[in-house]
Amino acid sequence: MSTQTVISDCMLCVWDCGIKAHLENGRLVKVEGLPEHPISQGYICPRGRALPEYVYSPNRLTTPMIRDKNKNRWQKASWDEALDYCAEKLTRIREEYGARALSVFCGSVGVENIEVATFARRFAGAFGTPNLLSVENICYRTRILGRQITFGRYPLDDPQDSRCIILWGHNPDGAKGMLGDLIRKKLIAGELELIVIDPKRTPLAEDAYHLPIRPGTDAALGLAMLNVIINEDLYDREYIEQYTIGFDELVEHVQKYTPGWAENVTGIPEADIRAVARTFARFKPACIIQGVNTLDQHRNGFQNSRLLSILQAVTGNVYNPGGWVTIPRIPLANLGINVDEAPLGAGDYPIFSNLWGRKAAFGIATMFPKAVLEGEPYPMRASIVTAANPVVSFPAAGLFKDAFAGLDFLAVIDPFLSETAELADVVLPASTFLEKGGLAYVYGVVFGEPYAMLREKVIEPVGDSWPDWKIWCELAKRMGYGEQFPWQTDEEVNDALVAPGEFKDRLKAAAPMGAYYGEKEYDVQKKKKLNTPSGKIELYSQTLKDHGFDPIPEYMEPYQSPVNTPELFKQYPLILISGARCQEYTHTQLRSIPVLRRQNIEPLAEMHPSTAEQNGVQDHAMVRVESKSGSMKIRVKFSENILPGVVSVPHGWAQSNVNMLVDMEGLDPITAYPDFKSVLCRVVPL
Ligand SMILES: Nc1nc2c(c(=O)[nH]1)N[C@H]1C(S)=C(S)[C@@H](COP(=O)(O)OP(=O)(O)OC[C@H]3O[C@@H](n4cnc5c(=O)[nH]c(N)nc54)[C@H](O)[C@@H]3O)O[C@H]1N2
Ligand SMILES: Nc1nc2c(c(=O)[nH]1)N[C@H]1C(S)=C(S)[C@@H](COP(=O)(O)OP(=O)(O)OC[C@H]3O[C@@H](n4cnc5c(=O)[nH]c(N)nc54)[C@H](O)[C@@H]3O)O[C@H]1N2
Ligand code: SF4
Ligand SMILES: [Mo]
Repeated sequence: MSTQTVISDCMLCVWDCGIKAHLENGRLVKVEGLPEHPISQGYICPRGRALPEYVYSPNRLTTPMIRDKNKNRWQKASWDEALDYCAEKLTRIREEYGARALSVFCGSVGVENIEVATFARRFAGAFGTPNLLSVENICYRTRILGRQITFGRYPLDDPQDSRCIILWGHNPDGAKGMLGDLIRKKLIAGELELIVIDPKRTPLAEDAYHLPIRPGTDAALGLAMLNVIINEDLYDREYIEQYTIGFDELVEHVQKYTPGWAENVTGIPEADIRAVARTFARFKPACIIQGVNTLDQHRNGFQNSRLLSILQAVTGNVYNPGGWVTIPRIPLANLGINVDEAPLGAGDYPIFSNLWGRKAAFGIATMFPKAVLEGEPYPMRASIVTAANPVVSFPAAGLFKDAFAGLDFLAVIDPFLSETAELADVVLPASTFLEKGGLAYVYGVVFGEPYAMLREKVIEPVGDSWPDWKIWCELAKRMGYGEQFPWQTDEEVNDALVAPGEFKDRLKAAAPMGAYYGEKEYDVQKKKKLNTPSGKIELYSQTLKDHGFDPIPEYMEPYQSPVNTPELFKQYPLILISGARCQEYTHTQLRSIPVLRRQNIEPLAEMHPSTAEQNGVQDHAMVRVESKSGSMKIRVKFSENILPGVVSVPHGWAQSNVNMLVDMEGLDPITAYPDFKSVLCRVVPL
């Protein structure tokens, strides 16, 4: 028997942990963490350990398939047949409706895997459609924009040196295990003041100052904290005078947001708000780590993110070790092909789409159903979905399902037959990341570390699956733009992705380990004009004002809430938060992997026992959760750790899809993000 160990990394989620993959006779048998990896340092989660079961899952798509729509039956096809079929359909749609009638839809895996994202984007450009739609219209981009508009660039959390950390709507034990480990180390060493702002008592909240907040009211808390920091002179006067604009306006602005007022809005006692504001301002360096998306996925999401930027700025916690810092951009080659026309929704959401001339590479995905179902603002007739499962993961799931089902042509590129793939005309089996070499980099999302890796291929493609790049290249050939897609091997693709230069050489020399592509940037505000219109940190944003938005964040009630929609609240007296992460699954994926499923058998709706009793619900009973938009069945789990009146339902379960309850009526006016985190609901025992 031949054995072999390959050093590579895991791309089952965004953190890109280093792995040691053990093979026997070319077959992957075991995966361990990689202690030498400078960021993950040997960390690995249950999903990483389950990689052998994942890649060899009997549910893998092993050959292209074409669906006979009349009989609703899948037929196996050769790659030639499947790709010819796609090319013919796409050509016809372009002739009939124009190129923009095609959307290329890229999910979370796609955004995080640079190869998948780049090729999807390049194909859309070659085809001539501006409509690259992405999960970034519901995740992450809001916080990037909220920080960019304040600092000119996007600074990241730099928690290693922090004396105070606020986990604001973030549970690292579910979503970012490595960060949980770091925080525990710091707590044990007595080096850290930890504050957790979360309607749930998360595991780390046990060792923290915990503020159980009414969902969606984070801006009220943030504004009241500013009120305390300003009125008690706890701000960094010198930093503010030298590097920011708009402080006088801010002082006036926050006067109405007293801690007493915020107590009524958030449910957090005034004394706790004061205590936390003081701790945050006094223990420097301090760093707010916001949920990767918790605060974004609200009607007020953009302003929530901006408010956190202002809190960091007034306490002088930007560009210092332990605060927020920027890192240089990784020197990637630009393989995008520009399309002159703006994508869907660009005109309606100009800050999202074109902030200071920085054009977003993608359109407003939440406008997709309307374009398909109503032809507004123009007909959308075809889609290629890659590395996404929007039928389950997007809000208003029923609408998204109708939209995908209503297209003239849908192709899905995926290693598995996802719920979105089930609606397709053609499915194209993608190899997983272990079956191809590739470039892995995390734009500092873990600890602000500018690190990248040329990942080794671990095993040969399973069945007749192809790597994503090859699928796009072969389809492009058949569409007549093969010249723009000349690559033949993983190595050629990697070579094309990284711009030539010193870093590229270093990256190659460092393989199979990775290399740093730069250093964290400290004291930038002292050294140069920032990239904002004023050249300073903008506590007051004229850009926002010019677009008709609040130049300093105001508090806005959630779209559905006891205060904003009291009539609705009478019928739906509970607040639903959705999507809490767990270590066994990434979004809608991995439910069919037995070793993971055994650890997390079914979705559970968490409720406080007192709330459950008021609603006549027993522990472990099946219930129907209903909102004004839809309903779903799920089992209840009592938890003393969740705020009474709140129900927490995980996302990603196709049979109990919480996104049936989430609608798109109250989108964030700046970014078009939906509200996943405060929906009024009721629970009916079955
Ligand atoms: N294991 C695993 N890890 C993942 C993922 C995965 O699918 N699986 N997905 C990755 C991705 S793409 C993302 S975007 C991130 C998401 O990462 P996070 O945003 O950190 O994830 P969540 O678990 O949704 O939310 C964290 C906490 O926010 C709280 N919360 C909910 N609503 C509110 C609110 O209104 N205010 C406040 N203050 N708190 C609230 C919840 O109770 C929960 O404890 O996770 C990433 N990591
Ligand atoms: N209610 C609610 N809904 C949510 C959230 C929430 O908190 N609450 N969170 C939202 C967030 S933050 C996000 S990021 C989205 C995620 O939404 P999606 O990105 O749509 O979700 P995934 O389940 O990760 O879908 C990824 C698909 O890619 C496939 N795939 C895996 N590897 C590859 C590959 O190498 N190539 C290709 N072509 N395909 C591959 C997988 O099999 C899977 O079908 O969900 C969102 N939905
Ligand atoms: S956290 Fe888990 S799934 Fe994500 S990259 Fe690390 S090992 Fe893979
Ligand atoms: Mo996300």
